[in-house]
Amino acid sequence: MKNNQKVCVIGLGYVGFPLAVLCSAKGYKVIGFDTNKKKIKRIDRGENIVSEKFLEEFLPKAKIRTTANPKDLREGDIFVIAVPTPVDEKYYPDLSYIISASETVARNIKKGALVIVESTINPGVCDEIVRPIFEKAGHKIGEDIFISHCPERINPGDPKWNVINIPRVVGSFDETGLQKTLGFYRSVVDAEIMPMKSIFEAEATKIMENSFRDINIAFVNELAKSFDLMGIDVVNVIRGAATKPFAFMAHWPSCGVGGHCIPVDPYYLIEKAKELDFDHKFLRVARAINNSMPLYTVELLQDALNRIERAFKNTAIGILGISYKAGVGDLRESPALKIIELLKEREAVPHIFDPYAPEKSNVENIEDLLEKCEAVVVATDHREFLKIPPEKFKENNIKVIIDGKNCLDKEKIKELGIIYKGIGR
Ligand code: SAJ
Repeated sequence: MKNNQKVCVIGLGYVGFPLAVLCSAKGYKVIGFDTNKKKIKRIDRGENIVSEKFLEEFLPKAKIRTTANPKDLREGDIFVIAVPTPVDEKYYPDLSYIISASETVARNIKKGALVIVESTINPGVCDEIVRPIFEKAGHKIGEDIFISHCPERINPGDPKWNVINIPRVVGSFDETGLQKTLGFYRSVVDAEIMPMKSIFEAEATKIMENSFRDINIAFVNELAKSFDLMGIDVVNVIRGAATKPFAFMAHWPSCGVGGHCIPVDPYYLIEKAKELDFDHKFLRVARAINNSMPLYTVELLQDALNRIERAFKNTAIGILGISYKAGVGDLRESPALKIIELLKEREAVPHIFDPYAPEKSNVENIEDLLEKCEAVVVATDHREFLKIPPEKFKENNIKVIIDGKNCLDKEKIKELGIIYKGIGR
């Protein structure tokens, strides 16, 4: 498969960049295409633009010919489309990146080449959106060129699982396309590559994986709300349930579900099913529960401020963390952004610190934040926050802590006379 095969990766983000580096390390000639010229410059400087540790060993040897010029794609034998598939403010799927990437490739692809979509899409996107673009450009699918789907499974910041060792599923419109795609991934990935019976099944697999996660998080978030009323610590209950060695999978309540995958992917399935007059009630309810958690967090803060007779207005509220999950600086769909918006609506004064998103912080550091605030909301469980000794909150006269990620030592903080409220604990 490798010899002089050229792999063109369209989209050099948290999915495309690691794959491009890996393909180069495995002996492919790699062309990295991205419309962001700043990103291209950083890659040409040899930067690890996605800060994934496992790439460090491959980067020095990686040879990626970066370009923003579609004409450079003409030599490509294998095209991997790894562009964003977000939702708009009304939670409608936004396929504009997929469409533009497909059009770019369709205009510059040679006979016999293989196109693989890695972006997360709902069943039907390859057939109804991608395929017609190539056919309109005069390509016969299954003869001139081949189209497959291999959904990405990258977990940003994961120290163990990465593009090298995560199993994959592959679907295609035809057997030749399937075999070519299996051959490609089996030449770069050291894990199972499972052929699906159709491209639709491959599209459905990823959407199901992430919808599964979203509904399970919604389940524990709803439990958190009811257990709060019952005075039961839901985190301890989940820990208890997790002692069952089978048929239980722990998920954890929090101030909300962020990122570019979990809170987004279910909408792709919801909207697709709607076209077929099917209403994914369960997925919609789960999305609504998870979307309600930032407000729930602010309401917990309101109750706590009432107990110390403080109003929101002009009260300095510390926000520890603004990114969507620990150890990353990615703000996409981050619940912290919603919490900050809600606090501003209530005329509170948010003091924000996130070591992974300094550009979004408006205070210098944790000490600065604690000095200026009376109440604190933990919105991201960065390890730097877990290390704050409870006494430090006391020394800085912090009266209220809302632990949006249930990551602090509840008992210790309460012993110090600070009002502590977690999500469900
Ligand atoms: N979250 C909870 N409770 C949980 C787990 C997560 O509230 O029990 C929140 C997180 O704080 C975050 C959001 O949900 O705001 C998403 O968390 P995530 O751990 O799912 O992180 P992502 O968005 O990076 O998800 C990726 C996904 N990978 C792909 O889509 C290929 C997802 O499929 C993985 O399951 C997930 O990583 C993972 O397992 O870490």
